[in-house]
Amino acid sequence: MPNRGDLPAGFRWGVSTAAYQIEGAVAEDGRGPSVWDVFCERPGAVKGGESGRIACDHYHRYGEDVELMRGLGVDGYRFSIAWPRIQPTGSGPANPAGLAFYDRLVDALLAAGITPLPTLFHWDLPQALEDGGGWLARDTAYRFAEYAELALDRLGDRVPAWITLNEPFVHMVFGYALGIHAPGRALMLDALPAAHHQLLGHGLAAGLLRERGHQVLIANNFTPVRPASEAPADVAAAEAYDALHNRLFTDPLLRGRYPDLSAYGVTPDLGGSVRPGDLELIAAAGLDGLGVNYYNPTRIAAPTEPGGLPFAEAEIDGVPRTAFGWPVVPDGLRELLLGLRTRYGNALPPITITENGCSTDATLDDGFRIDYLATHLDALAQAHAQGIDVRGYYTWSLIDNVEWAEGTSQRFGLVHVDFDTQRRTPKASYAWYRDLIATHRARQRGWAAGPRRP
Ligand code: IFM
Repeated sequence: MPNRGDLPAGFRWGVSTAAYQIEGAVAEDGRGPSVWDVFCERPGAVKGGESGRIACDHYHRYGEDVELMRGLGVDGYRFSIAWPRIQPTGSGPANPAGLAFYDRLVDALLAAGITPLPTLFHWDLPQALEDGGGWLARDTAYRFAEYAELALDRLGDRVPAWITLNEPFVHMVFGYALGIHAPGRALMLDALPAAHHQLLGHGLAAGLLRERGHQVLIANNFTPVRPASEAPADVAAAEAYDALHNRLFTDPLLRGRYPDLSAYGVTPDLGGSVRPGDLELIAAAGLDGLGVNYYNPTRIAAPTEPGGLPFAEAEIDGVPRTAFGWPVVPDGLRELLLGLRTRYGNALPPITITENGCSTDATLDDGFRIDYLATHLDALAQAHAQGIDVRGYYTWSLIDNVEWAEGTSQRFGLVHVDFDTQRRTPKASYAWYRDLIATHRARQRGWAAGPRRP
């Protein structure tokens, strides 16, 4: 059975983070407020009343964090650019001090031999744009493309590849449908225009980035969906949920159309937001790679209560759980990648795992995380052996950080952060990941030298 030692030569190892979760310095150097700054002030919105105001203070300590990455030996670092640092009100000229921060970060990464992989939008929309409707407003898509161009103009000489959006599904559902993330709108299915406008923004930005010779990915959250039983109502609910979670943001990119969401009463124009030419633009922009964020599968049953959500989530029993309570099912990653290939065939671009990891309560001795990572990487190697073109793996996350509405209570880092002192301490998983990368590289050198003589 193939295992992580069999991942291909040239495979890229990395770590992931996001601006609001680590940077802090929310009012420094002209950064404008984001939807998350405002949302965190709502009583009860975030556990313990926490926020990203200081977070990991990465804005000031990025040098130390780059050194941690150098120590790991990663090839790449996936971080996100805070839109409100570049355009404090979401439009107009760039804020030079905001761009300068990412300039310094990119230079420090390159000096450490690490390729920067920025995500342009990881949920921290400038509040001024939210005041105008946020992603429910078509205009936000055009503003996003303008912002992307400002980032490209400044960093494009050193950044080869970009991720446009992070998990637009999660952002739409948690932020606009359920209101448990910023901007805290609870519109249920009326949130769907926020899906289309994010994709339109992706298409506009991807078009210009690729025109200028850059590579473009999008990072979607995927989950293999299993029906809770063979009962036709559960099977139908699972199929509908699969279309919503896994296909809403991938079908338009790879097939040029939205999936059928009529089971939810959704019209093909997503609540009137799709205009003629939009789907063509989104598909024509093209993708150089698909970013896959994988954490766990989902078990879906038919809804039990009339008038509530159009599906019910069922427990997955008999497997370990992370501190978050998420079921640990490594083979779900292989299943999901093979499923994507079956669904999209030759239209499926090369895959990069842009997030995978777990929260644990262990402070430094995080054997649970090592098992999680090892077994998921084995599943990835098995998917590769079954023909999936997988190019890299960026674990979530480099350091413990602000886990959105959970505050700092869920720790995903290879490096422990003491949020009182900002002291960083590598966990056991840090050493494990470092050794894995070094071993893989050593094997590659062996491969390059040709087969070993007996
Ligand atoms: O922390 C998040 C990240 O911002 C997006 N993907 C899932 C991670 C863990 O919940």
